[in-house]
Amino acid sequence: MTEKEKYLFDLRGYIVVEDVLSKDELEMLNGLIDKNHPGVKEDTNKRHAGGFLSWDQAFVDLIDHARIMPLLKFILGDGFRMDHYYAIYMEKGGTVNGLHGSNTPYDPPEYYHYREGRMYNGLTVVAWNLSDAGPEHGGFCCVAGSHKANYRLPKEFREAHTDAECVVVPKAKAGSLVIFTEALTHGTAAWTADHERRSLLFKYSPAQQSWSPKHIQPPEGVTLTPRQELLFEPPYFSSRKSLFSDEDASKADY
Ligand SMILES: O=C(O)CCC(=O)C(=O)O
Repeated sequence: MTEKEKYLFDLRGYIVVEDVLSKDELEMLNGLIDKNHPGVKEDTNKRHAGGFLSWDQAFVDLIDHARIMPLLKFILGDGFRMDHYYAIYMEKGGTVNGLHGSNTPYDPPEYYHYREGRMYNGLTVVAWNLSDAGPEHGGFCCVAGSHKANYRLPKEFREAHTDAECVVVPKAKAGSLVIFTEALTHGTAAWTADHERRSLLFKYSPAQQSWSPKHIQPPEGVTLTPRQELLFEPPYFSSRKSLFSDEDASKADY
């Protein structure tokens, strides 16, 4: 994780990582969605749709993509696990999702702490943007820095949503990632673009915790690498295997 990424993640509770997917990779992933999920266009409202890991190996390979692993190691510590995942598809007119998540009131699985020279995060999201999102289109929105807020979000701001002075809709071009801690107050801005919103959200937890009573199962019909298998381990802390080879570990921050 670069100095700039560390600074911005600590400061704002999210970072945008540009140009992770090439044009060809975007075309391939979007083509697979067109083929496997043709019903999207019939409903303008956002959809939380799971199951896509079984569609193709290309989706599975996103879960431990080389660009995200050092970032997640810094944010969550080694041994983090895949907690759950879903896609959000939105057509023009797709409605908002209210602001949720915060440092105050405190929510035990969704936290941001800093102790003894490093950050500790609860549930953390890597959102892959397969189409352009941002202030002129809609999509992810948040109150930057609210993962450290000591006061509750005022009702007026919750109600004003993206009209509130503290809410931002970060620019996130197709091929970019938005990585955020769920301790950040965040939600969904109305989708106003002519093109469809396509975001794949992968949610990771630290080794010892699970957001849901149901632990995610490995997808069927695709092959997992040993490291991907480790990501589907249930929550526990003691004796957890490293997700990083010795070579990776020497390059990483922790
Ligand atoms: O990307 C979005 O639209 C918001 C996602 C969200 O609300 C969440 O991950 O809890």
